[in-house]
Amino acid sequence: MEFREDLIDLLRVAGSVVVVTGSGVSAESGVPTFRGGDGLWRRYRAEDLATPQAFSSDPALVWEWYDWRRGIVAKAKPNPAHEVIADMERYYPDFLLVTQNVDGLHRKAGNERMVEIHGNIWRVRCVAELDERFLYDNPLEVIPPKCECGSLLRPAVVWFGESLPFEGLTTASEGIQNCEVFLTVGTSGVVYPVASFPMLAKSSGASVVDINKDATPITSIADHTLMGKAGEILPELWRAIKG
Ligand code: BJW
Repeated sequence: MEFREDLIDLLRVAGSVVVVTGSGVSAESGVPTFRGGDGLWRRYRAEDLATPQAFSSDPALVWEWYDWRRGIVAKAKPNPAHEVIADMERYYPDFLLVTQNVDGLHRKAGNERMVEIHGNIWRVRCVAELDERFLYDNPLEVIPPKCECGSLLRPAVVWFGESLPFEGLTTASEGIQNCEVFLTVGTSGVVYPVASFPMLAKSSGASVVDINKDATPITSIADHTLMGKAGEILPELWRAIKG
């Protein structure tokens, strides 16, 4: 792929970069996306599985679904797109990754300056005591899993209708309002509040770069759109920048 010279210059000299990722960045690792042809929401209803109401009415059903997804994630490895994003953290003096993904693959690839804004599939929260911990059993021994206090444990992820973690949201908003380059990778850009981040970046003066295999609402506001697979485009782009 040919890259515009102004894009290469922009990314080569930038001091502060925020990267926002969605499930498309993990697609080439074998983790399903939510929307689109093979997306989870084609086969499952979000209302039945990814809302607090769904968990209250059938915690076992919700946990069966998360247990299945944890099995997929357990086998997944970071792909070249994750690896480039980890290298970006080492390259840019001021870097922040905001991921909507719960699969933990960015951390596996080496990112540390990051916010998992929709939680992490390996973490659980006691519905009574509200404390969180990692629970790596896969498959789970008992569904639904319970806390020592006897109450239900729930996945520590953000479902529809729930607030995003305040601290993560603040870190993300501050980073976005102060960055020179805002790069989105593999997100449909339809789930709020993350869907408002590209416009926040743009109105704060950042250049917006979007990498996605299809057009999204972000395409129309992006300064640079690179259309294709993240696992192919990002390594090529990174070679052009560092080379
Ligand atoms: C590739 C590729 C490759 C594929 N290379 N690209 C304002 C207006 C309207 C509605 C709302 C609003 N504010 C809040 C809402 C309600 C709601 C919302 O946004 N609804 C919209 C869908 C209409 N938001 C919320 O409820 C949020 N809470 C909130 O705002 O609280 C306050 C509030 C509540 C209620 C009312 C008002 C205020 C919470 C959202 C939580 C989202 N949770 C999920 C599940 C997480 C846990 C889990 O994983 O199980 O998060 S849903 C799902 O969507 C998941 C994702 O993180 C999120 C985003 O999806 P993502 O990552 O973008 O994936 P896809 O599949 O959509 O897209 C993949 C993209 O990759 C595609 O574009 C492909 O083309 C591309 N791709 N392969 C490059 N190889």
